[in-house]
Amino acid sequence: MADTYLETLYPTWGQQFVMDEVLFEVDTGHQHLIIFKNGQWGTVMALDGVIQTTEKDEFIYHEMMTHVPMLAHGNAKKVLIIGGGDGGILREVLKHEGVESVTQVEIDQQVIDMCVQYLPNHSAGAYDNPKANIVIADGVDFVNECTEKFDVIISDSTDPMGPGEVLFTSRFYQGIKNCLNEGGVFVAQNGVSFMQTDEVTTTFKRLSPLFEEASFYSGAVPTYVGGIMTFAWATDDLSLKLQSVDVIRGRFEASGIQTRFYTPELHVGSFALPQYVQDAMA
Ligand code: AG3
Repeated sequence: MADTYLETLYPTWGQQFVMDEVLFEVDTGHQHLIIFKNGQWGTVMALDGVIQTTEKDEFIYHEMMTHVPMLAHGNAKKVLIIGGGDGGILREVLKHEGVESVTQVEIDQQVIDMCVQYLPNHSAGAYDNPKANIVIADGVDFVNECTEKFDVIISDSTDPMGPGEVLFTSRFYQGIKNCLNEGGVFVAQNGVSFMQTDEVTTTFKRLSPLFEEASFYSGAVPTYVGGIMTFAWATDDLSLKLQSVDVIRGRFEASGIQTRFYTPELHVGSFALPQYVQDAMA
């Protein structure tokens, strides 16, 4: 029988993949990294027992994490990405022509290197773009020490355990506040809300004292199993998430960006949250 990969994110339930071929496996010093081939999902990358990205469904996550804040802002010139070693967010951010520079702070060089090699369509050359500035560092230290300011900040982290844990702390969010421009917006992957409801509660509690608005929007990513993923949303500009479909559509069409999941209607609708998520934002 072929080897299988069992996701160990949850103690009593998890998805399983047939591994047609293991392309790479290593303990990077930060985390356990494995990249394998699967018949349904193409090339799959996992860290510390948790599926991070697959060739087949990565576009859903990367488009929603990028185009929702970028088009809600409408004029982002400087963008900061925390994590995102596979390069998918960087690829999508660079599709916005008004962007002058993108700084990406990733703790693990090996994730970048191995994804460039085995998942080349994720970064699609983005790491060679002269607008991209890649920093190998701890994201929490970076945001607390940096003197630059950014219009959009995207935290594409792992779950809050291992190297990703610090990216869900008040100290991190304080640093985000410190380097977010006026009128800027911060978004972050915040787990699958049915399975990780506590993350909604703690993130909301930690962001609320720092920003005029702390909220969430959602997207369903097939290989982040268990229902919708909620993305954290924090800004001092209350108008950003209230814009009409027409305004968002105007910006989207003007950008000339082609998407496979994102639409202006989904953008606006993604801020409508199920009652159980609203209840968790207590
Ligand atoms: N980072 C988010 C993975 C979250 C998976 N967690 C989960 N299923 N609860 C993915 C990196 C993609 N660039």
